[in-house]
Amino acid sequence: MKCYINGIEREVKPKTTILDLAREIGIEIPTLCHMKLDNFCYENKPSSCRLCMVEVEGRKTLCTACSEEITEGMVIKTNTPRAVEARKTNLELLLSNHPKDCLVCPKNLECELQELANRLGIRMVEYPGERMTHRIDKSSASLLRTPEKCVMCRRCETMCNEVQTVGTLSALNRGFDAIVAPAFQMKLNESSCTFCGQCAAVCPTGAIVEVDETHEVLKAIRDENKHVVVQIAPAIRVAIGELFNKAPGSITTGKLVTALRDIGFDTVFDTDFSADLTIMEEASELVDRVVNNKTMPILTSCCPAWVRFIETNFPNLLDIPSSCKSPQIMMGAMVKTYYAKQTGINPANIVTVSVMPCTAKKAEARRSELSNDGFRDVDYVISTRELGQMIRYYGIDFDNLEESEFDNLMGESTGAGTIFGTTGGVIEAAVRTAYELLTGKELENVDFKELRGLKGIRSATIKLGNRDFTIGIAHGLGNARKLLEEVEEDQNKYDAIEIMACPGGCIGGAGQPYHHGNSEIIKRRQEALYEIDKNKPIRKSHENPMIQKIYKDFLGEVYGAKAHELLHTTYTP
Ligand code: HC1
Ligand code: SF4
Repeated sequence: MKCYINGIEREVKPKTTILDLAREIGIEIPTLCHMKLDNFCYENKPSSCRLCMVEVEGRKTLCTACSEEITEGMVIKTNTPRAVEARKTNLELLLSNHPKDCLVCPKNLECELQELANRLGIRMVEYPGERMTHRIDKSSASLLRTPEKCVMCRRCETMCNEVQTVGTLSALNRGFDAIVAPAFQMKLNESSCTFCGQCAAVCPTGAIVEVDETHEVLKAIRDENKHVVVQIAPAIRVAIGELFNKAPGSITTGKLVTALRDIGFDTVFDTDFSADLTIMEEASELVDRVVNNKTMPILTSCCPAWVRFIETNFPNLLDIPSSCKSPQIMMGAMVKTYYAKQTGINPANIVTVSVMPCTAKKAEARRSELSNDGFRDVDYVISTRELGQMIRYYGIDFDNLEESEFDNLMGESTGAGTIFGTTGGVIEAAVRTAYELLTGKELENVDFKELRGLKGIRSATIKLGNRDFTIGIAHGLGNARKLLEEVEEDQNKYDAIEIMACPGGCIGGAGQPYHHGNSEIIKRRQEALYEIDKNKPIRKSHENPMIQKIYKDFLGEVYGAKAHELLHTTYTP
């Protein structure tokens, strides 16, 4: 159908909104509540912020561009004085009910409200008077909720309910009492929240952010009696560059290691190594279940938000996840036992820090069962963004850093460990090892391309020797729910399932640089992980010489008693 926007004639398809058309042809209309998640094919447009007001000829009132669908012959004007002034007034009203602590807000310089205030030239906040007051929720180890910073855009609610299907957050009350919160305003750690952090990833302001642990980490580094060991997750190396003006998917592993040493960490290990260790145990568990006709399917268990999701939503299925601890926790356990023994350092003086793309990893580290001899496997978890902040705090010129290698004992990894960071990667890594364990033959082509991609739910049947093996993969908890409902209906449908709570897997984790639902960014990060894998000299976890050494020198038999004691866990409904 034909329409006119700012005097330009355009043809549009039915259901096109004014905002869709404006963005397509490069006309800028400010938005705040609107959110388009191409990776989940989801759009949030409650029209609550009223910042996208435009004028349509023949109408007395202004309309919201995000929700108004174009009709035949419509004449739209996006920049009339009336529309522009209405946007500014609406923004001033929002700001009048917002704390003005931008300088110390965790979202400072990344806040969409702040950016809009600047863009619309607001230099003074009008409308003094009453403001909403709500208590801060500090109950969670992962996420900090400051409801006074909420602009009621409902993005978090859409993410939690429609995309993740967890249903923790909803809008309550009216007027100044209006709040988006768990039911009955219960605290986050008492609710069904999985701590996936995807609400924080889409929050335009500082109303939900990750809990900052950088101060504790810096304190440990400054303490001369502490030996601080850091590990970095697979997904960090392909995303942190974005914080330093590099293109998404830039691979910065060597610079990262140097930056961590410059900050003062005593030892820098690679979570990719412990991902290889996870595969040793998980692939052996898979083979044990197949050979001994035990419970199938097996579910990967390294994503902590996913673990919490199955614990609260599908307690009847808790016998199917693998009992393996996640790679971050396995690394922590190995540092406080194996590394402590090899170096002669008292584990009481070792502080283990993880750099993770994920907010749920912070809560995972505090799970009481993830400790040995009274020592927590992992002491502190910082996000990719928090590490970026630390790098800036130390004035490190990231772009010009020399590259360096991980420390020896647990720094070498295979391509299999690297691809853990993307959806489909954990199960592909497991299959590379399980194939050889089950068939006793060498796997020549390690690229299982049928397991790759960014489709929300995927399945593929692959041959493991003479056995057909059906694999299900889901990323995003809404997709995980669908897959688990299939399992509830027919437990024989799949042999193995990989689930990651975040879009694209850990590369889209809530601790990563904000990607604003842009699937292109997720795609670039994913491609970079496969690129690292392709270029690794060793691409199967069981061929990692440091992994072989750890079993020989310390753990003994793969999937044996000591491995069970240190590397396996239990789940709680
Ligand atoms: Fe992940 Fe994992 S891949 S969970 O996505 O199994 O966070 O990157 O570190 O533990 O290895 C996250 C990433 C990460 C673990 C590994
Ligand atoms: Fe919902 Fe995840 Fe946010 Fe918890 S962390 S409220 S589960 S979106």
